[in-house]
Amino acid sequence: MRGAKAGQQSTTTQQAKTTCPYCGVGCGVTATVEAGTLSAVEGDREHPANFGRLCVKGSALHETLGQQGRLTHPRVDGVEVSWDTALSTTTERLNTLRAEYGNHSVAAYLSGQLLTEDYYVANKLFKGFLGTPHLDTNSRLCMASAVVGYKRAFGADAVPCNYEDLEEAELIVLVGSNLAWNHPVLYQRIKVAKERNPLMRLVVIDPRVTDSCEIADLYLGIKPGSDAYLFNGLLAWMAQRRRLDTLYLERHTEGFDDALAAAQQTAGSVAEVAAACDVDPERLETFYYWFASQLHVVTLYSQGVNQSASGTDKCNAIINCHLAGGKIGLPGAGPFSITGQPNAMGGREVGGLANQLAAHMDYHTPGALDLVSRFWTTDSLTPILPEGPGYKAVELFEAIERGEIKALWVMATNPAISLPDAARVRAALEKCPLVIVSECAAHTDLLPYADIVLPASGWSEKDGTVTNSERRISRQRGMLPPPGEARHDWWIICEVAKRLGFAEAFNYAHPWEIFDEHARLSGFENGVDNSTVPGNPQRLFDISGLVGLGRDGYDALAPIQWPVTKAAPHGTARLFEDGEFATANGRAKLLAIKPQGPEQALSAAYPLRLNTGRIRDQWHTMTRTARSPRLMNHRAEPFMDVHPEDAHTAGVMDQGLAVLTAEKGEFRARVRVSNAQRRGEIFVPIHWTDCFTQQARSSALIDSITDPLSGQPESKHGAVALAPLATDWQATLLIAEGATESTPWCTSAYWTRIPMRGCQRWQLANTQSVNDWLAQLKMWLPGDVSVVSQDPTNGRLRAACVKNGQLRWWLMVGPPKELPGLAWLEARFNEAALSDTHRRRLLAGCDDGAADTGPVVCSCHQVGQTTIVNAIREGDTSVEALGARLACGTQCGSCIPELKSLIEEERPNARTKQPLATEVV
Ligand SMILES: Nc1nc2c(c(=O)[nH]1)N[C@H]1C(S)=C(S)[C@@H](COP(=O)(O)OP(=O)(O)OC[C@H]3O[C@@H](n4cnc5c(=O)[nH]c(N)nc54)[C@H](O)[C@@H]3O)O[C@H]1N2
Ligand SMILES: Nc1nc2c(c(=O)[nH]1)N[C@H]1C(S)=C(S)[C@@H](COP(=O)(O)OP(=O)(O)OC[C@H]3O[C@@H](n4cnc5c(=O)[nH]c(N)nc54)[C@H](O)[C@@H]3O)O[C@H]1N2
Ligand code: SF4
Ligand SMILES: [Mo]
Repeated sequence: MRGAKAGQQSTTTQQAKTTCPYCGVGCGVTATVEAGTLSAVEGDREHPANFGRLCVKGSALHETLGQQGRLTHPRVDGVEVSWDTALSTTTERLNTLRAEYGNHSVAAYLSGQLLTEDYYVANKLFKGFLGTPHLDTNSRLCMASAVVGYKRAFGADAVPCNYEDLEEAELIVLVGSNLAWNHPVLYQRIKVAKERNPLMRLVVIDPRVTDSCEIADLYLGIKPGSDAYLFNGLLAWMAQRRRLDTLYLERHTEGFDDALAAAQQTAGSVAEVAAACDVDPERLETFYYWFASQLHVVTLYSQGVNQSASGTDKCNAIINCHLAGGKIGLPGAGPFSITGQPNAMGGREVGGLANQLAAHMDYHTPGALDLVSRFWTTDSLTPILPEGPGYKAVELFEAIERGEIKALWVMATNPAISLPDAARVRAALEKCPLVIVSECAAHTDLLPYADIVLPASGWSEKDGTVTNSERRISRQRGMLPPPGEARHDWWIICEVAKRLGFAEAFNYAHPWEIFDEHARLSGFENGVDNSTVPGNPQRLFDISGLVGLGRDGYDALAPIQWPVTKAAPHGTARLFEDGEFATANGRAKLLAIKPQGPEQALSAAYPLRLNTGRIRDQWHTMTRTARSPRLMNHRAEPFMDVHPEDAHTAGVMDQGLAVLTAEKGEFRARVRVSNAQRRGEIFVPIHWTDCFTQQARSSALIDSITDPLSGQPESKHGAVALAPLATDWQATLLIAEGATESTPWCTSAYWTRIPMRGCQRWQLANTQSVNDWLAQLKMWLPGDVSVVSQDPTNGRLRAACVKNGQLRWWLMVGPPKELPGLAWLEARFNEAALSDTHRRRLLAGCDDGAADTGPVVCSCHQVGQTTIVNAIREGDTSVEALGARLACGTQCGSCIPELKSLIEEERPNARTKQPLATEVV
């Protein structure tokens, strides 16, 4: 089905198929557009990634759109300007810096959230025409180790598996992946497959007990950073037990002897490995036995493996075991790096990493420079292509710090948040003479550093392609016009390129033309017969079968897995089925791995291991997901998960506030005391920025230590100290949208802003006591207090302001656990005129006699914890029974683990038929 053309305003209802812009699962979405707004989304039943499913983030996509909070005008030095001025200023400043400091003084930092077409033209402009190798991407923080792991083993950055393999496997091993939260639709697919095939097993290897353990048959709670010991141990065990596929090793691989010798050296016995990994030896051996005795094994790995100073080695330790057992190139088998961003794969394909050139060719690929230069017709240009790789992300910012890089163009990523040692990154940005930022959101932590701000179109507006984790290229389709002056990223890049004097090479009228060129480059002098690359007969990344689609063919393009060639016109589901790899001699390579622990060292001052990662309902820096209030419900505040004994030692309480300190930064958040943590280890989310909270950026706690091969930062293994955040009071303030511009309470020791529908919630706490809250309120907020109740004996207060019949703000002083469920109050903020009855109930925050529903557990159906607990107590002691009664857990299924733990907790109280008391003042 074709998407409506951008700019088209219609009163009719239209449906268009597009792709979800969040995770690398790449789900197909059917969007409904009514009267110029995208009113609903549902899973595309025909899309092979999801067959109609969507997770909670995907199904809230339509709630994240709209002009509010969007960047709508270009700005130069803080002043709104026309596009013409913005583009010519960009061009002039780039030219001036290049003339003075050389081509290599100019750099770009891109993102796996750009579309392939955006990525392609940016790569072509910077490397091909500006002659600088310094173009890297946030995929460096994400997939770089997996890329190098694949290249070392297979000779190409090629994911061998596909999603069906997850359903066909007999054993699935999740290593450093919280799939249930971060790739929820795949987790749901595994869940269904497991129900169908009771012999299928799932093993989870993660220092934390995550929601992905819900259907696990075995959990190995390993010591952070010890994965390479575990997989070296597996290789040695397979050899010892004669569980190798010797025929496969002989015919299709090399390097086995060295790999085994290295494994045996570091992993003598199961007991030794178990000690190195701090797991139970029997459980470990059970895993070894399961892995070795099944052919159809998929090992699915992600950031717990990649984000390490030896992440590449960990990837190869995993791949070694698959090669040694011949568990690859078969249905239901293979080492599967699950990718994070929607188009991290597309970025890898166009050459968006600083060590790549283009179309899966590296600088050192024989003949590649000449080939690309001829294809881009840069061979006649001075400068020609750079001859060697550029700076990888962390190095790039170090070069900015040194003053070597003078101009940086950032697109669709936020290095002020996501790079390690964020304070240093910010200082470097401050120093950089020219920072250009292409962005959709009006407020981010990066924008204050930008000299030139370019408003970009976003999902539902943009047109192009993305590639998901299983090499499947899908269309994102533009259905709505961009707000204000926002423009497509590819257009912005090409307009700058034209002004720089490269009009001919960037003269595209539509993204299909860019895609066509990208497809042609992938097949240019590629293939066994016409290769110009000696010793490397074929580049695996080849989508020449998609050349010549034209606009209509491109618009109609159905999801397809690369390679797409004359020989494989319908795409390729699985790679290496014939045991032929993309190396010079066709053999896969096993590597000798020497396991290494984390480089960030624990010390007496920083004795706790810091783990950082994601939560179910937020996407990265929350510029999009925080626009949907229901996605804020799952975890409303920045938090830290702490083992009960560590909490005890540090003197911090569950739901209290605490501070983490590392050598270079600090993190303030609410404590969740949790048995899911190992002792001595803390988990914090990566999502909160200065736009949402006082001080809770995880990257501020992480050192900029990287894997020497991949350049990927060690984001999973920080070192921190934990202490309580002493506060005199805590408060919750709800304010109607637009009621006040100023936020004087942001001087508090702790504040967090939580967007809600029609209002904002602020959680506050401070060290300085407030003697007279009514006087304080006068200083903070416009409008007089309309209703108030105060208990001086315990410092509690509730107050609200109603103006012209509308609720303007509401305040409770006291710990947040005393809050009523906030849905009732949220509804009041959205009423044009409060009824007298509601006005009387304002301080209670609920209807007279009504039960409080509690914090939301099921985001899809907005079912609160108290409601669920009541139902369990009344005898609904299974997920199915709760679903039948309350609908919770019946849509995306991500809250099922939480439902299960509530059932476990409440089972002893079941059938007492005693409803929970509602806490009201
Ligand atoms: N909801 C949501 N989903 C997302 C994203 C999001 O922001 N929100 N982001 C997307 C992106 S870009 C990415 S890259 C993916 C990431 O997806 P994941 O890799 O699943 O995400 P993380 O939560 O970063 O880390 C995964 C797990 O690694 C574990 N871990 C930490 N250290 C170790 C270790 O030493 N060994 C092992 N075995 N495990 C360890 C952590 O405890 C954590 O549970 O998610 C994608 N999906
Ligand atoms: N400590 C720690 N740090 C980490 C990680 C971790 O696990 N721990 N994970 C790392 C990983 S895997 C990743 S992927 C990164 C993610 O980190 P980032 O990439 O920095 O985070 P995002 O919020 O996704 O940034 C994307 C920005 O682009 C904007 N945007 C969205 N769409 C478009 C578009 O089409 N065009 C333009 N021009 N802009 C757009 C968004 O509003 C947003 O501001 O974080 C990394 N950092
Ligand atoms: S699983 Fe990933 S791609 Fe699918 S709907 Fe959820 S966020 Fe989007
Ligand atoms: Mo990522």
